Amino acid sequence: QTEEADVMLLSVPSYACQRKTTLQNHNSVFTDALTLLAENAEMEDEDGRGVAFRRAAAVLKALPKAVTSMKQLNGLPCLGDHCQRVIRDILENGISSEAEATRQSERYNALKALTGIFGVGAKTADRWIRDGIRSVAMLRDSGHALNRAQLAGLQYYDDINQPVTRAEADAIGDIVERAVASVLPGAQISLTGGFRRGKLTGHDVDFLITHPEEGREEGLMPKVVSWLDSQGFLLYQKTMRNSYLESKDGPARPPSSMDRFERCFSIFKLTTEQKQEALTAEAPTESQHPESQMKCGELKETGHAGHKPWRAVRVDLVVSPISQFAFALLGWTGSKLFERELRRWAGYEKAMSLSSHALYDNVQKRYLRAASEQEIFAHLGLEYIPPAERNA
Ligand code: DCP
Ligand code: MG
Repeated sequence: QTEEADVMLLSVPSYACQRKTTLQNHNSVFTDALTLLAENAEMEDEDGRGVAFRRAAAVLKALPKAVTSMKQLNGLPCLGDHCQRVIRDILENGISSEAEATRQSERYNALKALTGIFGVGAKTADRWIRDGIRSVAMLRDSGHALNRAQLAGLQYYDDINQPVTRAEADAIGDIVERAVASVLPGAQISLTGGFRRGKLTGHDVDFLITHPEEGREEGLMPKVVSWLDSQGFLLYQKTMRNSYLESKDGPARPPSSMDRFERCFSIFKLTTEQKQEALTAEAPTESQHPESQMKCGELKETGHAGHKPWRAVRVDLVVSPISQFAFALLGWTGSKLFERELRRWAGYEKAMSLSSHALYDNVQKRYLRAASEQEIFAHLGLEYIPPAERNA
C-alpha cells in the first residue's frame, strides 16, 4: 500500500509555456542543484547544457509535490540521464556530489565573482581567469583596462549584488513615473521582469514604457534619461537600439518599426528617503499588504548598516510603440526559460516566429497582430498563463 501511495502519477506537458509554474516550489532541493549546474554551464559558455539543466529544473518546479522516489520521474519530459543522476544522488545521499563539488570549485567561484560584475560576461571572465585573476579584489589590483560599464560595475559591486526588494522596486517605479510624466504626459509605464511575476526580490528592476498614440513614444528614451540624469538619479546609463541586443533572437523582426524600440541599461541612485516616501505613500493600504511588516524591517536594517544614505540599483528601461506593446510586455516579463520555451513552441509546433516585437506566421507569410498578451497566447494555440504562473 505504501508502495502504491509512493508512486503518485505525475505528468506535465513538455514545454514550460504549456504549464503553470508559481513561485511555490516543492522540489527546491533538486532545483537548487540543477540551477547551480545550469549557471555553471552558462558561465562556461555551454548554453546547450545550461538549457538542459534549466528545462529539467522547470519540470520539477511545476510538480504539485515533492519527488520522493525515482519511479515518480517515469514519463516526465526533459529529464535526461545526467539530470536523473543528480536527482538520484540527492534522493539517496541528501546532496548532489556534483553540485557540491562545483559549488566548492575555485573556477566556479572565480567565474561567479567576476560575472557578478555588471558589464562582465562569461568570455571576459574566462580571459581574466587565464590571466590569474580570480576575485574582484584581484581585478581591482590588476590594472586591467576596463570599459565604462565594468568600471561602474566595480564601483557599485556590493550594492548591485544585494537583492533588490519590492519596496525598492516601487520607489524606483515612482521616480520613473515622474520622469515619464514630465517629458511626455500620457505615456504609461509597466513593471515587467521578475517583479511582475510576483517575485519578492530581483537582481534589477525592469520597466516598459509606451504611449497610447502610436508614434508619440518616438525619441522618448533620451528625454527620460536626461530628466533622470538632471535630477541626479543616474549613476550610470547606456542607451541602445534593441535590434543590436536581440540579434540572436530569431527572424521575426520588422526592421522599420524596430528602429524605434530602445533600451537603457542603468544604475539608479536610490536614497533611503525616496524609499521611505514610497512606503509612506503606500501607508493607507498597508494593512492589506502582507509584506508591509517585512518592508519596514528591511528599511531599518539598511538604515543602521548606514555607510551611506543611498544604494545603487540596476534598472532596465525599454520603450515600445503601442502596436508592439503586448509583444514587448510578454517578452520582458520572463522568466527567461518561459520566454525561450514560448519561442521554441512557436517555431517547432506552430511554424511561427515570436519576438518581443511581433509574431510572424511562416505559413500564411504575415504578421499576426495582438493588443494583449491573451491574444498572443491565443494565436499560439496556448492556454493563457498569467505572469505569476510564468515562473518556470
Ligand atoms: N529577457 C529575455 N532575454 C534577455 C534579457 C531579458 O528574454 N536576454 C526577458 C526575460 C526576463 C526579463 O526580460 O524575465 C527581464 O530580465 P531579467 O534578467 O531582469 O530577469 P528577471 O527580471 O526575470 O529576473 P531578476 O529577478 O533576477 O531580475
Ligand atoms: Mg529583472
